[in-house]
Amino acid sequence: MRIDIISVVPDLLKSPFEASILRRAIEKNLVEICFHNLRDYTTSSYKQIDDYQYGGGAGMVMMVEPIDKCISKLQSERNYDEVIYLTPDGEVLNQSISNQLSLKGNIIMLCGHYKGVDQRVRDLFITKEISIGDYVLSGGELAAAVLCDSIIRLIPGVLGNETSALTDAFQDNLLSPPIYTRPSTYKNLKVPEVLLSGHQKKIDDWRDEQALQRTKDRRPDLLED
Ligand code: 6GU
Repeated sequence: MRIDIISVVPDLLKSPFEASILRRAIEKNLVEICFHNLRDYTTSSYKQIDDYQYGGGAGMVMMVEPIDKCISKLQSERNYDEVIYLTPDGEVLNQSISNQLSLKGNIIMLCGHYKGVDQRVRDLFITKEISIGDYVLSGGELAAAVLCDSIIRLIPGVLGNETSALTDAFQDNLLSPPIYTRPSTYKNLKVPEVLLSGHQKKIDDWRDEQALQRTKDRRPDLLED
């Protein structure tokens, strides 16, 4: 998989990919991440990428031309399965969207800033608009990093067997059950007996039950459909 991320502050995005699981995925050539600075695609000598809104109002709007130049150049080099715009008015990200995107080959992610992009960018290029939740970030970069993380960890080979994504919370619309490691007693708090029993069927049943109870208590909305 190849992900091209277009941004006015690509530096804001780089550190999540320099450590841990994401870095290993890149080193294993399971994914390639390419950063593009929109200012490199301006024609004006001021390197202008935003301008005032037609109709008035506070906040600058990202201009169509530099974004067109950047996306068109990328699309002339290879085919893209999706051109995603990260925006608070997009479809709210969930596990099902990440699962689908993890199966794609090449993806462009466009990070919005200021008030957002000229509507014609969305009309001309964007195939999917994604938000990471109902709150406002100062730009799409952190949202793009979140989206990349959720996708990349699903690519086969990125996680080891012991951390298989198949047992993640949300994969079956349930939260995870409580988990424990050594010691079996800590400050009078004991690990539930069943987990020490060695009886796998009982353990699995207990985990299913706990996952369901936790989901009922905390996120009943997940059980609705
Ligand atoms: Cl994708 N962008 C911005 N700016 N804010 C957000 C968001 C995206 N998702 C949630 N809040």
